[in-house]
Amino acid sequence: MTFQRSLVTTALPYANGPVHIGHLAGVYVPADIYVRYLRLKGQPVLFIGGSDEHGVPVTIRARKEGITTQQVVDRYHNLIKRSFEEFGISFDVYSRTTSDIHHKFASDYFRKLYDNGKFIEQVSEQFYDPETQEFLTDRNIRGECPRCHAQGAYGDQCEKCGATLSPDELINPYNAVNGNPLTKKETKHWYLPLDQYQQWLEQWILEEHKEWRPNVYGQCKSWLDGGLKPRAVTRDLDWGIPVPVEGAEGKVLYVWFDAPIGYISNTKEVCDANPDKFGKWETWWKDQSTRLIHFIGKDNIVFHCIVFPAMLKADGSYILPDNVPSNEFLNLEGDKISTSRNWAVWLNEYLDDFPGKQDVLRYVLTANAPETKDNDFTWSDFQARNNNELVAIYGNFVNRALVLTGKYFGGKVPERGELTDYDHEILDEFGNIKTKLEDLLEGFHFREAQKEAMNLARIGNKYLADMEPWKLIKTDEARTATILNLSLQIAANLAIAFEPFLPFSSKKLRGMLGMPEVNWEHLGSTNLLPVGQPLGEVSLLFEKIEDAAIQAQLDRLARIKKENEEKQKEEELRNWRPAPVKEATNIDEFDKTDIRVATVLDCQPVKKSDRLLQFTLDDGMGGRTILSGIAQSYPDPSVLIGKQVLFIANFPPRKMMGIESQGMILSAVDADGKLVVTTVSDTVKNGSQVG
Ligand code: B3M
Ligand code: ZN
Repeated sequence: MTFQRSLVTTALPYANGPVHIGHLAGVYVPADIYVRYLRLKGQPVLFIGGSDEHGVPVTIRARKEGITTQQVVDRYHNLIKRSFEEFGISFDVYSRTTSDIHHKFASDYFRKLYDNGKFIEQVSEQFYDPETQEFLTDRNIRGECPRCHAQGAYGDQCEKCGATLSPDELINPYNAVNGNPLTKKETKHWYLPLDQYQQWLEQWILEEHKEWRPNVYGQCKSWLDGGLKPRAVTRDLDWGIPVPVEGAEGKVLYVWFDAPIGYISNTKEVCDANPDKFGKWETWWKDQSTRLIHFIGKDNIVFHCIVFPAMLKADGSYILPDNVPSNEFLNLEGDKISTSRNWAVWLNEYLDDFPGKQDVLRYVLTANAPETKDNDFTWSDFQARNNNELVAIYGNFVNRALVLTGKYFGGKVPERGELTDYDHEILDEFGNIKTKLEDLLEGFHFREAQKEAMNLARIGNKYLADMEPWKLIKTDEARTATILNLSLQIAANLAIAFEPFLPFSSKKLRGMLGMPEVNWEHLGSTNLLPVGQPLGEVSLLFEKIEDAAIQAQLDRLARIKKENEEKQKEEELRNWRPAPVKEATNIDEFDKTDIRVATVLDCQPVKKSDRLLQFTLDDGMGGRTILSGIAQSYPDPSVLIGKQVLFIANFPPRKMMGIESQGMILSAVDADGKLVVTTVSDTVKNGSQVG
């Protein structure tokens, strides 16, 4: 099949916060590179983006900020849209899933599948808050983690140990919003029977799309190998698109059902508004000669490769994705990027701190793109790539070529004389740049592609360093002219090669070279700039980033880390619940343990142990020594001297750090893990029994 046009979509970010470098690196920069490349080649392409404004994340944010959900999505949709514009993400449309067009489109989509019997109805028991009379989604249920026993784990995940959970596994589940204990209640939902698409998906992905990236193919295979099950496409929630079926009041479409339909409704929106430019939306979605590409992050693979294709297939009139180039994750300074923990470089803040340096971030994120594995963004790498690559190689080369031409040849492209063998060698080195870049870009290898473009700058830089025109001008003006002519031709090639990656810098460079048009087909040519063409005003393409600017970023992150640790402690305290009561026992069992009262005569830290305290006790029976692992909770153990404490008198003696411990002091464990020694409310005789 030869494709005639490309429809490129990017995951719709949740409008519950600004976008950060992880979004840019994982999805939007690679997609933008690809689209800009196709446009440069003159191929028809439509580039679709938009905000995902439904789902629980936006409602949680609204509650946190004390504003309405509509206010949240308005605020962040606008912020996100502006960030993308500022970074040159060249969408043909950036719309939102709360638009009327989308609501109607998604609702009709559901209704058509419903009418054609594509769903199954199922009643199931879901967690319910009897007081607020609402069903709870996984994210709004919290409780104790069944794995690590941390308090406050979410119904879908424990943030402490990272376990993936289902709400049913939580111990003592409660409503995350008000702390209410939960019951279960029956509710009806509509399911897409993915099991019925299993065979078809196996054939389509595992047999017919072996060329997909290994991370994408591998995830699909493991889902398919695990066996697909019906998936609910509706939810009990008051924010979203109402389920268009009688008797479904209070239910909305599941956000993952409506969001991918957003790709289609946004296409319709832009086509309806610009029919002359883009034609009919159906051409982009229903014509087999359209190539559909989804750019997404790895947590969205199953939805784009399995669920959405099944939805498209269920309808029957749509094309399917040809490729789903998904990236892995970008971490920040060794830690997972997190919106809720503010562990991110936010695009709006980046531009406040580094105005005009969009391309620097684009460059670094592509150079370090998590194409095959998770990668780390560090500020020192950011600085090094800017200073050692953009400034020292690309910028330096271009600047020298332009400045020397200005100085020696009045700022006009000089004559080219006969070429030497060395000149030919240099030209040969970049002669195949076009094919190389095309192969890499068409295979979605953006990191390698950008490296090739930078290599071209390296070749130019080396050429100037080897030829030393600033010396040669004294003896051989004609040869100097040739060298600078060739250098300027290389610079013009750089403006084309970098256009998809660094659009702002390419534009600036074209201005300096007097090159209003770019044409991808000219890449590799040495006759891009005619002799005598006047150059524009010369300025630096990139600027050095100083240590102080980097340190400021590192200081900010250190501050956030500290705040997060404090917040986490507070949250653990707030979410603390007593441990469940142990299995039933009886008085006979209890009586076997001999608990007594004693006065602390002395209490000292045990040498070489940061855990143990040594108690010297008057137990009314001649005295005893007990070691207790509570040193961390009593930095000054002398406060315990003179207190009466409870201890177990009939544990067998045990040696620790060379000292024999004759029993166990009883302590309570507080929510923060602090141990507090138990005592009696009135003085009693030492040796008295407790029971
Ligand atoms: N909003 C999840 C995310 O931002 C979701 C993507 C929707 S794509 C149709 O990761
Ligand atoms: Zn856990």
